[in-house]
Amino acid sequence: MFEKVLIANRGEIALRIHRACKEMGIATVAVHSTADSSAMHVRLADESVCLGPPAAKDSYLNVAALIAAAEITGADAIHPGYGFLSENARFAEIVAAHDITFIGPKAAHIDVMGDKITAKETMGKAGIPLVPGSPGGVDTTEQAHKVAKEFGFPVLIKASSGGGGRGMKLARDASELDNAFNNARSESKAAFGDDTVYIEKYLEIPRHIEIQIAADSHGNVVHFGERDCSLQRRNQKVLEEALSPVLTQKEREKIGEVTRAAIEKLGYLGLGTIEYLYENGEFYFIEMNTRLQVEHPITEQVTDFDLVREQIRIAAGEKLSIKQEDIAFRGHSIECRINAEDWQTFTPSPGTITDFHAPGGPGVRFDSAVYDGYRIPPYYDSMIGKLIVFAEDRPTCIARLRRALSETVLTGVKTTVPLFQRLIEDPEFQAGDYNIHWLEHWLESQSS
Ligand code: MV4
Repeated sequence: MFEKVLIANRGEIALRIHRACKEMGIATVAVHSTADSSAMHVRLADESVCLGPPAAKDSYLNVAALIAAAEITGADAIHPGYGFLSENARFAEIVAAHDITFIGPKAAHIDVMGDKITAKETMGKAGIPLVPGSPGGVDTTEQAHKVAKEFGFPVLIKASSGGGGRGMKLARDASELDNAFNNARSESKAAFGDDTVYIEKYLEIPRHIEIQIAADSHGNVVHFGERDCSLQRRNQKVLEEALSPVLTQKEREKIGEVTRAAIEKLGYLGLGTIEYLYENGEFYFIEMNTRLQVEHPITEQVTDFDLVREQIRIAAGEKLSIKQEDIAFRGHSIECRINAEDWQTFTPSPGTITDFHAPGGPGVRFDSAVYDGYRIPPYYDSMIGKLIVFAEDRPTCIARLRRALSETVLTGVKTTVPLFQRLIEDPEFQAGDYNIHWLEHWLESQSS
């Protein structure tokens, strides 16, 4: 096992990784920008290294400074967290070239999944169900029309270098296709320096359901069921639940096993999430995330299993500590992303937290790095905490969430707490009756 892990991240996820390390007897090194000198992740770590000025490119994305920090402190592994360098294959390679373990997948798999066309092709060959569409890139409008005719309108044009919805264009009929195609290409070129696009049949009102997997270096793979992440706004998840309110145990086991078997075939290593759109009882692969995800705690709650500890064990070459037949699901868990922003306009609201009290009590987990008097810097994303609630069933979980939100004190900045207080009273939310477009409509209905 590692003796010392450098945590190449900040905020709540740096704390989450630190906590797993300490429970495993591993020393931690925090890294930080000059804006984060008094941040909680720096205070709790055994050692800390300042990387540079506030801008992420000069600090948390500064590869040379990170490698130097690991070498100076004698860290034998680097955990990238999520965001920043977590899905940067070149970073994973550079870390390995310095005889430091990258706590994450092989660089080759990060590359394959980073390119959405090769991801789809690879997953299809491994037995994962795909969204119908072009088998590879589409280069001309003539080709685009041919593909659209084959699969039927509406179609979605997607950037191969994209992901997370960037560079996506919808064509409802043939008259919209040329424009959508050309716009997708030029936006993709501008955003990613690559104008490769592909085409899919547009699924009108799906849910976003993702499967958590873990794979060790001995060929063992398990799945931990699904998370329903349909409640999003502008490609940002807002609230996630495990398990999905709409899947039967039979469907869960089926898609879980199909996913698990495919990941085994790929020879993947580490934690991963396979994202699907789910419509009319069918699953359609869209993307794979090759990192620990923000919403991992709801899976931890319903499986009673520490995913971060497992991720570190796997990176150290150990075998999975659990077999598929020992992974059982209990109760229900919901995560609310608490952001420092206006909940109606989603305008960031950096500033000083003047009064803070975290919710607690039975079934309540608050993953956050904020404290009384903490100044939220304007340089990074606005998520300042995750409220994770667990209970024996979904109605009890919602009641507990209502109680936890009511005891949360977070003043001095605007937060998304009022959004969740209203959202959980909505009858359709309470019925679990929503899809990927539902939240945007609901938000519009709130402003009038
Ligand atoms: C789609 C889709 C409908 N049909 N693909 C958006 C983000 C990116 N990860 C994939 N996305 C979508 N791909 C087909 N063929 C609808 C979306 C989509 C979406 C997906 C998940 C969660 C929220 C979403 C909001 C708008 C569109």
